Amino acid sequence: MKITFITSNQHKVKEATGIFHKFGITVEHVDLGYPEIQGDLRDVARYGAQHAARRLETPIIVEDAGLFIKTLKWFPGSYSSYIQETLGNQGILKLMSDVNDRYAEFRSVIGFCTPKTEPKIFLGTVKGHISYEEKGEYGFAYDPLFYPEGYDKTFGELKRDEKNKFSHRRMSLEKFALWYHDWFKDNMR
Ligand code: ITT
Repeated sequence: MKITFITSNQHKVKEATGIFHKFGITVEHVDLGYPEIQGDLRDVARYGAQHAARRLETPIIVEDAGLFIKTLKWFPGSYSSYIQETLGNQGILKLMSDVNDRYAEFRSVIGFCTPKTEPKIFLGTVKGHISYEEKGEYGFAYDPLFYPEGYDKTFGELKRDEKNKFSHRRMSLEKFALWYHDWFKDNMR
């Protein structure tokens, strides 16, 4: 079983490849680019998936993800990519220097679509909190800031296989993979 993953982010591809391996799905990566509309992660994933599937004329997935920090009114959320490039992790830590409530979530939405169908989405979340300093060399972007609930290591201190066991991306991709098995049997054989 194969699925085409449209993304410009190599880290996402590596994580998805590791997660899908257990489900017998291989990833074909295409860095196509697609319009990201204003809206929440679900709107972005739906619109992007439909656009890419029509354009490539094949079934595809896209992913929209982000870090949501409670005390910052769930910022940066849909703006995570832009804020990572501008403020960066040090900027986030500065915004939170006096804050005690450090609750945060990573959220991931997978959008699946075919050229002829409506998009379908799969949600994944992991709860945790924001550190007081960057920790760890693994992962990418906000990983060194995020302590998943129940762990005393940040995502930045976990190797890819560890993070893949329970990350937001694991949750959304696993839901997709389970559904895709049946869909593939019914539609692609
Ligand atoms: P594509 O849209 O091309 O897939 P992107 O990196 O722009 O790639 P998003 O629009 O989904 O992806 O942006 C999500 C941003 O949220 C991402 O760039 C990171 O800054 C952050 N992010 C998402 N998942 C993350 C993770 O597992 N670890 C650390 N940061 C993450």
